[in-house]
Amino acid sequence: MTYIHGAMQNLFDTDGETEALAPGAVLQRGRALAVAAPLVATLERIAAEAPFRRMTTPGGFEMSVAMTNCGTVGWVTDRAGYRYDPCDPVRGLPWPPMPDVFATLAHDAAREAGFADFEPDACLINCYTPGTRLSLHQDKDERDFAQPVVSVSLGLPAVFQFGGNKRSDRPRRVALHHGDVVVWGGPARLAFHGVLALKDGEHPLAGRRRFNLTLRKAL
Ligand code: MD6
Ligand code: FE
Repeated sequence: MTYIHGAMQNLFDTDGETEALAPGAVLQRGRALAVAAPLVATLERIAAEAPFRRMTTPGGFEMSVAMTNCGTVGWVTDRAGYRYDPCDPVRGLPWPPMPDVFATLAHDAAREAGFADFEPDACLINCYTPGTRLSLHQDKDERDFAQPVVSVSLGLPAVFQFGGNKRSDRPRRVALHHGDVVVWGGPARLAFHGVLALKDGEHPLAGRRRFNLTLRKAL
């Protein structure tokens, strides 16, 4: 996996539809809008099979965000730690398969951001209701940090915190709206990030919820 610096990045910087959040992190405004309705319908179908649940951190706290997964493996946390697991611990069954509409969007968005051949094997699906937040963290349970993460926002808007590679780096705040995609990798791959408490609202496709898909190559 190569991260294309220079001309490619500059091309997208000046595109108008995209914004460089940091070297290696690109916000593609509205990139998922054309497939937003099938994305929401598909994630609702996945959640009907593998329900959203609030997992427990290794420190014993219940997470504010409700999560489920699809793909070969899913991200889970419990008292034993954070990990990718081929089995949904709630059902004792494999996660639902990765739908083509997820994998194709992630692949194409990653390519446009300079990451060729991105083939996600895991999609974490986050569900926020008013007041739900996600504290600053790094995504570092994957095997290959040369692979990017593709993040898709659906439903109610949220304020995303995007920091540096140290927890103490002051994060900048970025509003993420329905249909926005963020691709990050390269020098931004291990940046700290989080989501502020969701404001109440009503969205035509998602009701009083925000969904976020994060597609990764975990294995
Ligand atoms: C969210 N996103 O937007 C949470 N992680 O609800 C993440 O934690 C995240 O957006 C890694 C890469 C992109 C992300
Ligand atoms: Fe994350």
